[in-house]
Formats: sequence, structure tokens, C-alpha cells
Amino acid sequence: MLTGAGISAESGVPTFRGKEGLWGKFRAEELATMEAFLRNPEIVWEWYSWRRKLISEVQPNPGHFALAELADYFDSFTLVTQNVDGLHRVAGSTDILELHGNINRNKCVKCEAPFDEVDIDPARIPKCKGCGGSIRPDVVWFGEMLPGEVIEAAFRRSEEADLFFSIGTSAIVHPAASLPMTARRCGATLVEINPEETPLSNLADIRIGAPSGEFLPKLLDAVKARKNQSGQG
Ligand code: BV8
Ligand code: ZN
Repeated sequence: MLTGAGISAESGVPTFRGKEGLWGKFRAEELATMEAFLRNPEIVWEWYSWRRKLISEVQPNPGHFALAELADYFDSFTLVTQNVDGLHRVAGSTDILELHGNINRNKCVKCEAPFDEVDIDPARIPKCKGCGGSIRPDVVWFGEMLPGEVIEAAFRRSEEADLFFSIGTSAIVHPAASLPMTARRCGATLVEINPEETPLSNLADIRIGAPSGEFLPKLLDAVKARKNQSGQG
């Protein structure tokens, strides 16, 4: 399955392109870029520090917890997320492919050495001890490659899937947005869970026009009931 910002919306984390979008006056595509960071690192760090603080104060919602528990009812279950908020791991999910990195990790903009301090002061951006480069958030910006082994695993699992859920994503950011169609092309049943229509909606076999935090716990209950009926408790 693939999750996007929508699965964290009910935790209080604004989505990217929704009305209450994360940006106020900015657009993701303008701030989440190397160009923006090189031109104005303070502004970019202002934005990430604000997001980090917001995320540190929220909890996973019933949608995250339901996915963590659903994994136990499938022989093979892979959670691919575009989100950088880390809420799936907090909710207990384990086999997670983080396509776009993690907002609580930092690295050197030059040599990519990890930098583990989390409190970054945008007015005094720390420098890499090894090469003196500026420290940046360890997330994938627009125009940057996704981590090779992660995106390859995501495509491989999508090709092998019998059932693929696209949950809480507007399905416009690539290459992540290609995963649902890859799964469907390789024979998977495609289910979209999103209150709004997306470019994927009329290609999905099943469309659930509901918030993930409401629907996923119901799905979990139904799977549990089915397991109990067939006596495989
Ligand atoms: C790359 C990390 C190339 C940073 C992010 C033109 C056409 C096609 C592609 C491109 C193009 N121009 C440029 C590109 C490539 C570009 C791209 O796809 N751009 C888009 C905008 C067109 N992609 C890239 O640049 C990628 N890299 O292509 O490299 C390359 C190739 C070779 C060599 C070198 C380079 C990198 C993309 C990664 C960017 N980083 N995030 C950060 O977070 O700060 S992307 C960002 O968008 C987030 O990760 C987010 O997850 C992601 C996708 O957004 P969504 O998750 O879908 O969120 P959104 O708000 O859009 O939608 C939320 C949905 O939830 C809505 O539909 C809403 O209805 C729904 N919802 C709301 N509430 C609920 C709900 N659903 C369920 N329940 C609810 N309660
Ligand atoms: Zn460095």
C-alpha cells in the first residue's frame, strides 16, 4: 500500500495541497528544493523546524494504528509512505518504506553525513564536522532522487501485490504516484481511500470516499471477523 499526507490529516498534520495546506503563502514545490535551501537556508529551516515542532505534538490516529494491526492478518504486507512525519512507526508499523525520508533526521548538504541533533536553530544552521557543509533535513526534495534501494523495493513489492491500497494521497507526486498503477498493471486489485477524487479515482477497482481514520478501523474489524469465522483466530 501507499500512504500520503491524508492519512496524517486526522492527527492534525496539515496536508500539502489541501485547503489548510502546510504552506500558507508558500508551495511545497518552492520550499522543498535544493535551490530554495541554497538561496535561503534560514527560510527553509524555519519551515522544517515549524513542521518538526507540530509533528512532535501530535499522535498517530486510528488510521495509523489500524494499518499497524492489519499487517498481522496478511502473509505479506508492505507499507510504502510518502510521509516524512514518522507517525506510522510511532503507531507500531514495522515493514515501512519511507520514500521521501524522515523530517526528524538531518544530513550534511555536501557529503550527506548524518547529523543527529534535532533542535536546529534556523538562525544558526550547524555545519558538518567532517566537511563544513551546512546541515539540511534528511528528506527528498523536488528534483532529487529517491533512495535507490527504497524505491526499487517499493516497485518490486507493488509488482508482486495481489491487493494495493492508495490511502490519503493526491497521486500527483512521482515516482510514488506510479506505484498504484504499477500494482494494478501487474494484476493487483486497486483500492483508493480518499474523501476527494484524484487522478487515480476512476482507475481504482474500489473507491472509498471516506477519511482513512474512519474507514481503516472498520476494515480491520471486518478482517478480524473474517479470520475468526474461518477459525484461524
Ligand atoms: C524526481 C519530502 C527526478 C519533502 C516530498 C511533471 C510531471 C511529473 C513529474 C514531475 C513534473 N515536474 C517535476 C516532476 C517530478 C516531481 C513531481 O512529481 N512533481 C509533481 C508536483 C508534479 N518529483 C520529484 O521531483 C521527485 N524526484 O522526480 O527526481 C530525478 C530523476 C533522475 C535524476 C535526478 C532527479 C521527488 C519528489 C519528492 C518530493 N518530496 N516530500 C517534505 O515533505 O518537505 S513530496 C510531498 O508531496 C510529500 O512527501 C507528500 O507526501 C507528497 C505527496 O503529496 P500527498 O501525500 O499526496 O499530499 P497532498 O496534500 O497532495 O494530498 C493529500 C490527499 O489526502 C488529498 O488527496 C486529500 O483529499 C486526502 N485526504 C485529506 N484528508 C484525508 C485524506 N485522505 C484520507 N483520509 C483523510 N482524512
Ligand atoms: Zn559534510
